[in-house]
Formats: sequence, C-alpha cells, structure tokens
Amino acid sequence: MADEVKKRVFSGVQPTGKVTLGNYLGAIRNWTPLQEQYDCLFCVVDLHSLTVAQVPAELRKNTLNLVALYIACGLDPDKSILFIQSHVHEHAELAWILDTVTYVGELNRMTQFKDKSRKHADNINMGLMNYPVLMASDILLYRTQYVPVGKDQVQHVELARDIAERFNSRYSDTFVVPECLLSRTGSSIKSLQEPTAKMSKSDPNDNAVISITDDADTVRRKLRRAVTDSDTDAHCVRRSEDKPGVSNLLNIYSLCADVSTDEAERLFEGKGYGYFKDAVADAVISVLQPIQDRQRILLEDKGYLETVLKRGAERASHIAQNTLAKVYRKVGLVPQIR
Ligand code: ATP
Ligand code: LTN
Repeated sequence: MADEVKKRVFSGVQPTGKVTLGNYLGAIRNWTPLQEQYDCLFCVVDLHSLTVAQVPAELRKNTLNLVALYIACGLDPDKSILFIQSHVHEHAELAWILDTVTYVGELNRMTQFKDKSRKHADNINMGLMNYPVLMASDILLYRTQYVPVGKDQVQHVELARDIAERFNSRYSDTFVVPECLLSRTGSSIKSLQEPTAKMSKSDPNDNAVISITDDADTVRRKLRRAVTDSDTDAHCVRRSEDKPGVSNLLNIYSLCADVSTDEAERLFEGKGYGYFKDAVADAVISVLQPIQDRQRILLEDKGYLETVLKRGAERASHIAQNTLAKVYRKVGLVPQIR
C-alpha cells in the first residue's frame, strides 16, 4: 500500500508563567497519544505571550522550562516536531497577510480579548487584539487538520477556519480548514477558589491554581483550601450544577486517578470533604511527581534541549517556507530572485 499521508496536528502553550494542572489535563496530556496517529507539531508560542507584559529574563526561562515540560509529559522529539514559535519567522509574516483578510469587528468580539482587556486595562495593545490572527497563522502555515485545545480556545480555532475559508475563496484554494479536537473531560479545569472560572496561569491568586511544578505539600495545602460549597450538605461528594467546586475536584480526581466520574462519585459516597480532598491530592501528586523528576533532569541537559529545538525549527521552517511562498504568490507579491 502506498504511504498514507498522515493528517496534521498543531498545538501550543504560551510560556506565560507556571504551567497549570488545567494546561496539562486540558491540553498537553491529550497531545501525547496523537503522536502515534498524526503528523504533529507542538510549539511554545512565545510571541503570543508578549501580548501581556513579560519580564524578559523570566520569559526566556519559562520558554525553556516549557520545552522541557513538553518532553517530560511524553512529547517525543523523534515522533513530533517540537519548536519555539519565534524560531520560525514565517509565523509573524503570514499573520500580516491574514490581518488583511480579518475584520476588526471579528477581533473585537473575541471573548479572550474582552477578558484580557478587562484584566490588563492599562495595556490593551494591538497584539492583544491581533492574538487570534497570529494563532490562525500558526495553524494555517502547516496545513493543519486538527487543533487539540481546551474549550476556551474553540472560538479562536473557529476564527482560523473563517480566515482560511475567506482567503481560499478570495485567492483560490490554499489553506486546509482546521478543526478543533476537544477532550471530553479535561477541557475545562476550574479555579480552586472560584470554580466557575477557568484555572489560569495568570491568576494572581496562587491558591486558585495548581502548578505542574508544585511540590506535594503545596498541592495538598491548595486542595484542602479549595472552595467546595456553602450548603449544609457537607458530606455529599457529587457532581451538580450548584456544586461547581466539588464537581471540579471530582473531574480532577477522575482524570488523575484514571477512573470515570461516576466511579469517583461512588468511591466517595458517604465520605466527608476532608477525606475527599486528601484523595484528590494523592491522585494529583502521583501524576505530577514523575513529570517533575523528568523535567528536572532535562533542564540539566541544555545541550540536548538545544539540539531538539534546532532540529524542530529546521523541520517546521521547511513546511512554513513552502506555505508562505505559495501565499505570497497567490496574493500577487513579486517573488524575490535569489
Ligand atoms: P493565560 O492565563 O496566560 O492566558 P492559560 O492558562 O489560559 O494562560 P494558555 O497558554 O492560554 O494557558 O493555554 C494553553 C492550552 O491549555 C490551551 O489549549 C488551553 O485551552 C488549555 N487550557 C488552559 N487553561 C485550561 C483549563 N483551565 N482547563 C483546560 N484546558 C485549559
Ligand atoms: N492561544 C492558545 C495558544 C496557541 C495555540 C496556537 C493553540 C497559540 N497558537 C495554535 C493551538 C494552535 C492558547 O492556548 N491560549
């Protein structure tokens, strides 16, 4: 049988700070099995992170930490292309072309833009508004079919689809129209302190967020303090709309202990919240500890990380150059004679 062309997958995480349990359960963990079936690119999207004020030295550190974390979580540089977004300059260049087929009104409507404008009212920069176009560029450059992300990013992938379709109809068929791959359960892990909001890296309240690098005592302390509910039904560990905190912890438990949420509910029937929270902590710690150990070892081997990144950028550039040249030709830019 002729070699089948594998479908392509692209995803990324911003190096904006400590990666959370939400990022892991909602995104990175779901990427590892995709490597067996698809042609995957996993990117550390450092250009995106500049849309919010960063301390340069910390950004550099967070970026390398995230590369090491990708590998520690099971992304394999021999199976997938692992790279840093700014190492492939075509991302920013394609974003400019895509800007010319994106309407200001579309970007103004984006939920993340509205949320982040509220959170960073003193820094509503053009990059923040343009963020989804750069994301569309990431995706479309590689002729990506599937984009595995958490629920909060679905609107951005839908915009990437609209941009691809608009470009294709204006300039003839060029881009693959991508689709979201949403995991059924981990797609929205909530804040431990405000369980109707998502757990987010940039949450100023440290107790609301479990970081992948939190040690066992910290994980346990944060989970013990997690908001459950204020009703008197304190011994009832079950999922319910009026118990968002308990539902979130049950979801986390089921993902970390690898049991269904029904099974988890049965396990904690008749048990108090203290017992329940300790069990959630045990399950989370057992998932995080091996990742932390592997990440630590990888960070000690800078030479290895550099080799992975160099090869990743070369392989990604090769694909990106082809797409960008095609796009430049289609829109009518005169090719450079070399
Ligand atoms: P920031 O707080 O800086 O906006 P973030 O925590 O939202 O960051 P991103 O880098 O924007 O993280 O997201 C990386 C990936 O993690 C995306 O696929 C996103 O959908 C997923 N993700 C982020 N937070 C959660 C969450 N709480 N639950 C599930 N998935 C999440
Ligand atoms: N906006 C995404 C990160 C991101 C991304 C991408 C995800 C940037 N470019 C391309 C998938 C595909 C986020 O998770 N906040």
